[in-house]
Amino acid sequence: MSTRRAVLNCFRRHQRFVLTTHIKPDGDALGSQLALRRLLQKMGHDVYLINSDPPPSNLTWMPGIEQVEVFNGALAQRERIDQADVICVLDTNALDRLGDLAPAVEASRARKLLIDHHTAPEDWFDLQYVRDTASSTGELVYELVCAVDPNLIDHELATALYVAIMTDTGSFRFNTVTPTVHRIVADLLERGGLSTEAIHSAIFDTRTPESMRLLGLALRNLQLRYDGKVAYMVLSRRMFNETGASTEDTEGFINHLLSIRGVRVALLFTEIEKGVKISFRSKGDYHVNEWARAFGGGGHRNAAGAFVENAALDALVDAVLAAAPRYLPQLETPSAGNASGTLSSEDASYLSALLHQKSQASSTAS
Ligand SMILES: [Mn+2]
Repeated sequence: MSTRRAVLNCFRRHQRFVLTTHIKPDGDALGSQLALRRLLQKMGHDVYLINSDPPPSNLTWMPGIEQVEVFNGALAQRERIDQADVICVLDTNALDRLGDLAPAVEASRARKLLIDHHTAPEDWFDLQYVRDTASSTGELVYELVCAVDPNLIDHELATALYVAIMTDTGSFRFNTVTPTVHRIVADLLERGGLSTEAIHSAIFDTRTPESMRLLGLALRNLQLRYDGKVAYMVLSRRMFNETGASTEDTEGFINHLLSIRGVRVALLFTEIEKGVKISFRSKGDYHVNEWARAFGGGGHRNAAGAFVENAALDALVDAVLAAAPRYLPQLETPSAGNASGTLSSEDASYLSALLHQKSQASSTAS
């Protein structure tokens, strides 16, 4: 039995569904969740949406989003999770990405279904519908919707899937965008009667003046390394204080680096209260997921992230940049001089101290 068939059987056989997604849900997370809800409701099921975090402000207009509850630990919420027949996890394959919901999901006797496009799924799912080459989780949900009945795609479902696919492909520019992705989108536009300009504007034309001022500061101090192939920016606490910007205001900053001529890899270091967030983006065969993994994170080949607790900003920036050629041998050029693949002993001991700390923290957390 194919996996798609198994998932369809699961949809048909069960009644009570809980749909959830990752912390800080993005367009693909919420779009997939809302689209799958629409499908399951049209199949006559009881569907409950719950996440650990609220939607970002630029997605609160999405049809049906008011149905998504934010987990607050209430008994009623726990009961619905516990009494579900199926818990479907969308757009993440790791328990710790479910945030505060993780213990309730783990404890529930419900069947656990994974629909996702990230690499290396964890092994606690009963059923998986995954493909790490898919552009988005939305693309996978579209396949499932069509396998049930493409005529179920209405305006609300089409909007949700369009948002999912459009946001996760950088508005159809990443190399995950195949002819099939465009055919899917064409089908969504047709069946849903969508107005693409209004959707783009609602999602992207939402910058605050504080965000633009922070971007200005960051761009003034952008740095290039490895023959101009790697660009990075640092957002320190001081810069946030100076501009009054918040971390939500940094959305999309990293793309400015990738728009510089010759840049193949972009890094954004964001200093937050408990540590430093590192975002990795790249083009083509410059794969950054293993590099991010070395710092306790992970993700896709061209888009990954890591979070390093209690890190000193400058030292971490140096350690991450020094580690680059280990994961990207293409960066090594004959003229690279001291940009060798080995870390300096100072950076290496800093890195190993951080990662040791990290693994201790995660082993005591479980
Ligand atoms: Mn996604």
